[in-house]
Amino acid sequence: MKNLLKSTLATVAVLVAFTSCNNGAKSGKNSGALANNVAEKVYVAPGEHDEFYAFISGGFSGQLSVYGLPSGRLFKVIPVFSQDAEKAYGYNEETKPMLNTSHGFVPWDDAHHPDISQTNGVIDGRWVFINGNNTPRIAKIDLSTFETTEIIEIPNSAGNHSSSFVTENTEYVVAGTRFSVPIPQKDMPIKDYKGNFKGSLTFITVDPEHGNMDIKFQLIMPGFDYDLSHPGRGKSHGWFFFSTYNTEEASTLMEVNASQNDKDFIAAVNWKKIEEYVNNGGGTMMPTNYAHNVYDENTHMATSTMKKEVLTVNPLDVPGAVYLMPTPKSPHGCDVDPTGEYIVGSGKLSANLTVHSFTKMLAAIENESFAGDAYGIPIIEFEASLAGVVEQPGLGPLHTEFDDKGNAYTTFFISSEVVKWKVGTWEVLDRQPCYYSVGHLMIPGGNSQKPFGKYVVAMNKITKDRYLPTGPEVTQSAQLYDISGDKMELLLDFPTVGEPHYAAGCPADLIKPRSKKLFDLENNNHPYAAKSEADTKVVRDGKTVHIYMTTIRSHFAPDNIEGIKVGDKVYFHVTNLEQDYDVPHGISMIGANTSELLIMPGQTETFLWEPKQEGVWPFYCTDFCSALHQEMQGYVRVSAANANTPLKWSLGEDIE
Ligand code: K7E
Ligand code: CUA
Repeated sequence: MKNLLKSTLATVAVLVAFTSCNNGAKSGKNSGALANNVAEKVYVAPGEHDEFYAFISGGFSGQLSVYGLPSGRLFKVIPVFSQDAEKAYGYNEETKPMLNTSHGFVPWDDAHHPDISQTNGVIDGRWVFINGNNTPRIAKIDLSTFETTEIIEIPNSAGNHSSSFVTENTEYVVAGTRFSVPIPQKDMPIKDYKGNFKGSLTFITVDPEHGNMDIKFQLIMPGFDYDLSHPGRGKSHGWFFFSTYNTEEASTLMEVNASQNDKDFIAAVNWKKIEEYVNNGGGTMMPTNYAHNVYDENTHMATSTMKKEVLTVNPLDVPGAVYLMPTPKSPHGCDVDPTGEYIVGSGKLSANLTVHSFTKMLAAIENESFAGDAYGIPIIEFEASLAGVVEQPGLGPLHTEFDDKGNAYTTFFISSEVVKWKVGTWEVLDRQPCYYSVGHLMIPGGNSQKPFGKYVVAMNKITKDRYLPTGPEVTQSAQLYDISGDKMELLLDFPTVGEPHYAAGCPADLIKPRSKKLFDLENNNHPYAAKSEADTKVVRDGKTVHIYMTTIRSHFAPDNIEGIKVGDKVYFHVTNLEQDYDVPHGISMIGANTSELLIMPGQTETFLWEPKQEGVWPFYCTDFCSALHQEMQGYVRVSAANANTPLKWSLGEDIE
């Protein structure tokens, strides 16, 4: 995003200078939050709960953070495409397979757009999906456990950015490529990009009961950059809209070469039509290679499967399925209003916001009001689908969200503000500055038929002087505005983790009652679980040793182990026997080349220890779990590789 915006900045450098000064002036004493009793509006008294959850992406942290609104309090950082030593995600043996890809173990990604599952066009609080841009992946986080439970890699994609948005019954989570590439990948000259590179738009089904993801088909499109997307809803349910830039199909010096065309496109995809085509045997199976990683809540373990083929669809084979709506000028955001009638294209380099009408688009298709085609895909005449323009609302528009009163809110990166405008009349109603240079914004339920238009969260790209300095890198930041009245009101600045791109918000009541309190020990099917202290043991298999260990306040069983040798591979399989809410235990072993474990009640987790030195080495509980937490410790005796020390383990007695 930052790079993308550099080109915008360069192009309108003069205006930047001008508006930056403006911001400086606006950030003075009258910046709203001091004006009246706004503190009350964000104050959540000790012990009280927030009204909304906010799931804010971490961008290059590869994580998703969970906040409360209106307080802005941080509750949890969920590792998705990253290793997290706090929770052992990506470090323990159970979750390592989650980060497997066709490129091997990839413990990082760039996570941008969370979106919550929907039923009948309304968010249902079951799952949140998020995209990994860099090594294209879509993840699913289960909102009963707040854990990443599935990751599917997207083949034939690169810079998976117009992702991961869901249709109104979560029929699909959709992932579009940002970069076009050779499909299938092959060794070829970069200068032959034009006409040869392609962009894939991937439709992933979501099992309505269990949420399991599966790639249904990939639409192989012309070699543009597919930047953002949103589903149709209500009357436009069955369609999906994608903004594009670089319709010039340039492959170098993009900041100039991809800004030549007066208009790029919003691609309108009738996925119901393609689904029908595919269900009737249409499409071409293409050999490929991608990972599908699934975490099983009962075995407490992830498995990674490599898939070998994907169904591709050539849009020309499904007449009437894909159209292009000209949209000025390198549009970024592609946002659909709650009624499904209006599609807003935010041309980064355009003076105006362009709004298309779904009804007019259908009429234009019916009347064949076309202005040529691109690689055989009909281009709808600009005026034919145009609903209206918001005239000169600000500089550098990026993203739009909607409230439940027919208003839209658009962010402007360059003029650093949120602008409220009326859907249908296109008049600007209000504007509020952001500190500074806002990217996305979020209204809870914003990508649905039913937004909860009480607050908007602006996620900013630049922080500068808003917080105490912390060296060259200042905290990332979001701002909360009250939008319940005619005028927006700035309520709160709060720091965020990583670089926040998009976010998804949800009334707390949708999630709270379903939140899991513990894992049932009886349903623990982990192959190395010890479900009672009587089941604990240590088993040697050549140079591999499996320790079946349990933990309960305030001891490990066993806590004395002898007969381990230098060069062994020792697996600690630790089951937390607790069946109480909020009583995890941790464990760590001196010299282990991995993180601690943090084991939830009823769960089993595993870490690997490879002792390199003889001696008697301690392990201990890492989570302060009881008054006798500090006594929660044990010893492993490590003998020379050729020693004859017998394998023994015990608790509460001396090893003979
Ligand atoms: Cu505008 Cu990646 Cu959605 Cu960032 S993107 S701001
Ligand atoms: Cu268990 Cu501390």
